[in-house]
Amino acid sequence: MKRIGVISDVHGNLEALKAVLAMLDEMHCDEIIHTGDAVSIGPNSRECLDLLLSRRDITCLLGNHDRDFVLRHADVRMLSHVPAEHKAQVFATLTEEQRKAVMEFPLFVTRQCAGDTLLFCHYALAPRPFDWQVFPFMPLQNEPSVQAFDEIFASAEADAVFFGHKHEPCDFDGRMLYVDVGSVGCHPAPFARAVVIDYDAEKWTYKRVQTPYDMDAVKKKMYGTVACGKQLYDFYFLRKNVQ
Ligand SMILES: [Mn+2]
Repeated sequence: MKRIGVISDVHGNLEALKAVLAMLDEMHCDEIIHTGDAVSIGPNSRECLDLLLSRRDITCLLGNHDRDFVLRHADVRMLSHVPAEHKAQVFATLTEEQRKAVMEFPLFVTRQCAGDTLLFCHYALAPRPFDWQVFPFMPLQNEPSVQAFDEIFASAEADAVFFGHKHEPCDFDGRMLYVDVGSVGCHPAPFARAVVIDYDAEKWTYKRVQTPYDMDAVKKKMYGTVACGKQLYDFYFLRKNVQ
């Protein structure tokens, strides 16, 4: 039996990332896939990237915030509640070496499990060749449904797709199986979340797992030192509309 750990949208939350990796390590994953958005929102983008990049068993995919970092798009607010002031602060803490590493993050990877193709990506990809200057993801579906996912994933060839971006887990079985992994630690519950896929030659299954982490420590840092940190914490962790 082989095991894949899937995490998404770490968003600079080091406490949640450490907690989720400790849990997945205890579960003896053969590999871990992060489906994008390592940076911005949380207080520790630099440390999170360092930790993700230090592990040979982790594959990092490109998210929209990672793309913004590569392009130094602090001023672009496309599909995001993150102010330019915050992005500028985060990008200033990240190194050129990290930027070069993020530039190499693929948009998607696939794995063959028990004869099925499992696709991993940050979100549904627009059906056109990748160009750094063009936003590569389909519009975010605020009300996920089988119909919505069948539409935005229409050009994907897979039996199941694991993705993030919205930060809220959901599962739908349509033209393929759609599994929104949910964010590791950019949501209102004090739990770091992951999905674990088990497979052998005959079958594969997946389950959701979570572990507690110190969300209060993150709040203190965000209120204290992060540009627009209170606004971001209240929006993403308390679900307050503060725009
Ligand atoms: Mn995203």
